[in-house]
Amino acid sequence: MSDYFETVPPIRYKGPDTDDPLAYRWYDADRIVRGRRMEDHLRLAVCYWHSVSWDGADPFGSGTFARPWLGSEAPDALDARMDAMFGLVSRLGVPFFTFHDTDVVGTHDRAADYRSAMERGMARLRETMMEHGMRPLWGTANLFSHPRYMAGAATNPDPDVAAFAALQVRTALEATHALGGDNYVLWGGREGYDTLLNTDLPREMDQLGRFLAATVEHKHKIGFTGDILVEPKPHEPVKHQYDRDVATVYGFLKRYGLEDEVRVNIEPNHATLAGNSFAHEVATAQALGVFGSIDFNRGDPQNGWDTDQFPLDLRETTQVMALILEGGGFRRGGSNFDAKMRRQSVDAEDLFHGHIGAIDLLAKALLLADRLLEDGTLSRNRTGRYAGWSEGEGRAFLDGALGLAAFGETALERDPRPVSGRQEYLESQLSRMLDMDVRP
Ligand code: XUL
Ligand code: CO
Repeated sequence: MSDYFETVPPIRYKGPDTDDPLAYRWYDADRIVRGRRMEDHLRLAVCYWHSVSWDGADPFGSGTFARPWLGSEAPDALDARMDAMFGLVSRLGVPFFTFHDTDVVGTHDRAADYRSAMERGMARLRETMMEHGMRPLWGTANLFSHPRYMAGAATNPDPDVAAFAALQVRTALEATHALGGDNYVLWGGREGYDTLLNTDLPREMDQLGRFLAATVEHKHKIGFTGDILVEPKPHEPVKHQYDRDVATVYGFLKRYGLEDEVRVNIEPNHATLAGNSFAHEVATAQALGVFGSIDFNRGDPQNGWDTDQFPLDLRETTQVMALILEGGGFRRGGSNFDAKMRRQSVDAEDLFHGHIGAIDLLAKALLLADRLLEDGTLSRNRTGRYAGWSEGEGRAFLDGALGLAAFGETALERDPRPVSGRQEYLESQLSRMLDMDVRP
């Protein structure tokens, strides 16, 4: 097949002053930030599903993208889809991609067909990705599109459906391992309920806990040293999903003894659907020791669904980058774009504009986050705010040397004085830092 993206040149770094829309202004893979190449900090990944598997259909209308490889799941069409995927990723010059099993092999009604399609598809994926010098940031199994999963995968009332899911997860996990992937993701889009009237909630939680534990056991059995990541989302497609947000997932992991085995893949649009900010989800995951990876995107402030748009917000992204840098950076995780074009963005080049804008946003946010940490205003303020707890009775209480009664007695010795939280001052300090010159 001819090269779908032949009109698009490889995207290169041309610096902040370029007006070339098909060039990076901030993403310079080799630029050193805090002793590490930008490429190694950001660990950028392009996703298969929104980029080349999706045809632009929405609940009110059919696909708008006339991609020549779509409309069929015959082996030739899937091969052409794969070639288009790597035509895109290699031109963007990022080191990673992410995929569902079904992106590569399509959906199958019969388990035996699925298994043989995976053998063929994963062998071709391996060849193609190596040709382009790429590997997966993560792989996953699609346990939500096929009608068999309408009542859940692991949480399905029918164990035969859960067994099909087990076959998919086992196969996709082994494939991710064989392809040199760094993580394996579980997103439970149908693990939840539409009505409690037909749902045995404790039973479903136990099924999900066992399924996750079995996935972790299998990871160790095959010697996969990457991370297993759960991706929180509160709802959509089902009314209530068990992996609601980071804190809920952590409670679930604790209950099933998996908190040292599983981390989270955080997606901003999922965070906002749950009524949390993106930064809240990242900070919470870090505080609980389960931060793994990010599916970068954004929602729309006016509507309540998962619009999966490319990220835009420099302020929010810089704040999150600062959290990531403070936490020591990505370990095995990275920055995957779980983002898609608007339905009217039908040109091949639109896929590039979306990704280039987002990659430059992350690059600039990284540079600014580095300055923010170097400046130190915010961290000094934070440390100073809690200084009282490092000494005296505060310390003794934290250490357990003082109990509730003895600690409470100290209140009789001095009355607390109100101290400003200085929010507006700190917000304007952040604005000042966003104005800093981070040109090379
Ligand atoms: C759905 C979502 C998925 C997962 C992978 O909202 O984010 O694309 O990232 O299944
Ligand atoms: Co996602």
